[in-house]
Amino acid sequence: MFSKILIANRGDVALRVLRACKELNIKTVAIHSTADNDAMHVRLADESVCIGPPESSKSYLNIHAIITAAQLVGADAIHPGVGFLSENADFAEIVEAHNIVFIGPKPEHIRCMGDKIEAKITAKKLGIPLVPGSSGDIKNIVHAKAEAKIIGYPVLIKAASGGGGRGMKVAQSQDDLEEAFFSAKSESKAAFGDDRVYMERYLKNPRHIEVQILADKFGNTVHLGERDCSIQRRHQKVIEEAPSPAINKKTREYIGNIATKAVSKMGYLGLGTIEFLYENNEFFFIEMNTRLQVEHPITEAITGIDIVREQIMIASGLPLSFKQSDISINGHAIECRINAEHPETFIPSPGKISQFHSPGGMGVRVDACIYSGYIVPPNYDSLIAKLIIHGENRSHCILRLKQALKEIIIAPISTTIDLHKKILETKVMEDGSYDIRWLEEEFLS
Ligand code: MV4
Repeated sequence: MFSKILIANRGDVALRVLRACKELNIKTVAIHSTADNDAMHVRLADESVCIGPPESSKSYLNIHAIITAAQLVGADAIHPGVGFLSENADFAEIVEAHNIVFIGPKPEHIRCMGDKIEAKITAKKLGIPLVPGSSGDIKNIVHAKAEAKIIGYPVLIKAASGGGGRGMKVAQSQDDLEEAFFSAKSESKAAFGDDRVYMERYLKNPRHIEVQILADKFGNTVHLGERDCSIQRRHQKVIEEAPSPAINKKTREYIGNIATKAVSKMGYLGLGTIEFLYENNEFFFIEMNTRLQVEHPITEAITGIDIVREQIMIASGLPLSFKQSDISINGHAIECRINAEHPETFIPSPGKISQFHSPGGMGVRVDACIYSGYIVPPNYDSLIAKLIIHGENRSHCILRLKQALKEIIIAPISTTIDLHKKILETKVMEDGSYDIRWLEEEFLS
């Protein structure tokens, strides 16, 4: 097992990793920018290194500074957390080249899944169902028209280097195709420096369902069921729940087995998430995330498994501490992401938190990075707390969640707490009948 891990991240996830390290008796090193001198992850770590100015590119994304810090403190592994460098294959390679363990999958798998065209080709070979679409990139407008005829309108043009919705354009008919094709290409070029695009049939009202997997180096691969992340705004998840209200045990086993078999065939190592769109009882692969995810705690709640601990153990060469038959789904969990944003305009609301009161009681978990007196810096993602509620079943979970939302106080900055309260009052949330369009196209408009 490692003796010292450098946590290359900030915010609630840095604390999440730190806590897992403590339970494994591993020393922790925080890195931080000058904007985070007073951050909780810096206060709680055994050691900390200031690695640069507030701009992410000069601190949390500064590979050279992070490696130097790791060498300085003698860390034997780096945990990248979520976002920042967590899906950067070059970073994973550089870390390993310095004889430091990267806590994540092999660089080749990160790279493969980062290219959405290669990811789809790989998924197809592994027997994962795909959204019908082009088999590679779309070379030109003549090619685009031919592919769209085969796929059938409406079609969606997506960026090969995309994810998160950037460089994505719908064409309802051939009249829109030229415009969609060229604007997707130029947006992709500007955002990713890569103008390759591919095409898919456009699904109108799917849900976003993702399967959590874990694989150790001894060939034990398991899935921990699914999460439903359909409640999103501008490709940012707002509420996630597990299990999905849309699927039953049989369907869970069906898609879980597909995910597990695929990952095992790939020789994948560590933690990963396979993302699907789900429409009319059919799953369609869209992407695979090769890192820990923000919403992992809802899976921890219903399985009782510490996902970060398992991730660290796998990276250190140890076996998973359980097998598929040991896993069962217990009750229901919902996560509300609390952002320092205005609940109606979504304008960021950084600044001093003078009052923080945490909710409590059975099944209530708060993963946050805030405290009374903390100043939320304006430089980073606005996620400041995650409320993770576990109940015996979905309706019990919702009752507990409503109470927790009543109890929590974060003031005077604006937060999305009131948004969550309003979402929880809707019939659609009560019956779980939402899809990926509901929040933006019905609730918010
Ligand atoms: C789609 C789709 C409809 N049809 N693909 C958005 C970001 C990227 N991860 C995939 N996305 C979508 N891909 C096809 N063929 C609709 C979306 C999409 C979406 C997906 C999941 C959650 C929220 C979403 C919001 C808008 C669009």
